[in-house]
Amino acid sequence: MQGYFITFEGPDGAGKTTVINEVVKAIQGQCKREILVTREPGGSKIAEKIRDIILDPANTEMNAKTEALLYAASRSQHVSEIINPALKRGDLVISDRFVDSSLAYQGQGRGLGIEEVAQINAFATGNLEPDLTIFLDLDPAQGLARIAKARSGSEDRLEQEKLAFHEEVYRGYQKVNQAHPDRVKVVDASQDLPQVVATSVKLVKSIFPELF
Ligand code: Z5A
Repeated sequence: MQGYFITFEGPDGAGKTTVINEVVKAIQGQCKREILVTREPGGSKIAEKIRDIILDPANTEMNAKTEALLYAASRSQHVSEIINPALKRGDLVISDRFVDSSLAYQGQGRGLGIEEVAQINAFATGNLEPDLTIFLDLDPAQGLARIAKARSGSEDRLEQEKLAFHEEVYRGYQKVNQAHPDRVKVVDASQDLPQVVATSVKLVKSIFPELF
């Protein structure tokens, strides 16, 4: 029995973690499959260790290629150890970020090239692609303001990047979204949280009616 793989993407502070938690609360009990929620970077013991290295604000000398390869390495472990086995069991897997984050942040934001970063990730994941990606669409400045409000002074290495970097990342996401219109569905994340959650739940139910 093959499972279902849904990813949430978006700029920092778009609300991915909050929305995923609320979506799961809303569909749990109705969904016919086990639901596995996971996140990137991280999601498994080794992948979480790599996450700590990547996000450590002290690692200012990390170059862009090292960063991209560490994300891909962490993802490879996450896919082989957590995501693929869950999909094989038939679960609904929901991941907070996946390959599109690398395409937008490292491919576009760091200037490594979306195609180049896609290639290392195809190797890392064995070409695994989500069945559905919900892109929480928010102006990067608004997202950074939400984060600053929520945890002022404890931003990680990437959150500390200047607004110009996050605007570049946003442009990367727009390119990825345009290249995959069937997979990526865009939700306006500037709306109130209950509206964002309701729209996301509606999308999941309409795209995978057999799950309910
Ligand atoms: N990264 C990368 O570069 N390449 C990759 O391949 C991957 C990741 C996988 C991960 O850090 C960093 O790694 C991230 C991208 C990069 N970095 N940066 N910069 P993370 O996992 O710690 O961070 P994140 O994924 O970006 O999550 P986040 O910044 O915490 O944002 P979020 O999950 O989208 O938002 P949230 O925590 O759910 O909500 C933020 C605040 O907004 C919170 O106070 C909420 O209560 C509030 N919120 C949420 N929704 C709403 C609405 N609708 N209205 C008002 N307020 C809201």
